Amino acid sequence: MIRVSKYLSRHLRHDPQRIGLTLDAGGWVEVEELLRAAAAHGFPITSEELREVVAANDKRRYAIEAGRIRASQGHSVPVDLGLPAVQPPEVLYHGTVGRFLVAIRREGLRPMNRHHVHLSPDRETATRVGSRRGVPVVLVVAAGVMHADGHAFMRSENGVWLVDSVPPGYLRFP
Ligand code: HQG
Repeated sequence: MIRVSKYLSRHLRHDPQRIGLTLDAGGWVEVEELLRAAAAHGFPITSEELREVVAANDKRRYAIEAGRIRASQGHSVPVDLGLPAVQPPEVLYHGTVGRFLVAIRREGLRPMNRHHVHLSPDRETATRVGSRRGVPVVLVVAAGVMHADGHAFMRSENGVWLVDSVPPGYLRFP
């Protein structure tokens, strides 16, 4: 399941051309086309396996709709997820690691290789995100104030908060 999920992430977020896929403007591709491309490139997945991975995924990373599939967030290829801007909660969290803090204090949070800065709705989730890279450090983001100042926030289908950037003045460091 994890292997299949990582395969989907690679080809639905970052490198569809690798298996000859083209995502539409919203990041969608026909399920049939994905399965054909995966099989043709030595990674056969049955449609049952695909549906199971999509349904059981811990973060609900993928969405299937009307015979098409896409990643709900996390892309590095250009896609427009078509998410509406919504009012965020007063605070959101960002999980990172100590070695990035000097740069983050100076320039705030930047999207790096993705389209948006990813923020978590709670400290536990942010801690998990930070742990992917080492000892986690959780920053508190004054999302309510940012929003009032005109920054647009979006929430992906799986509950990740997305914003273009977070200037340092809105961050609280531990
Ligand atoms: C850091 C996973 C230096 C930032 C997770 C992070 C998340 C800076 C790294 C999702 C910086 C980027 C995204 C600056 C930010 N200077 N470093 N100015 N601004 N950074 O992976 O938030 O499993 O692109 O702190 O659960 O770690 O893929 O972002 O450490 O939801 O579904 O640069 O990926 O979801 O790393 O993770 P990433 P992220 P999935």
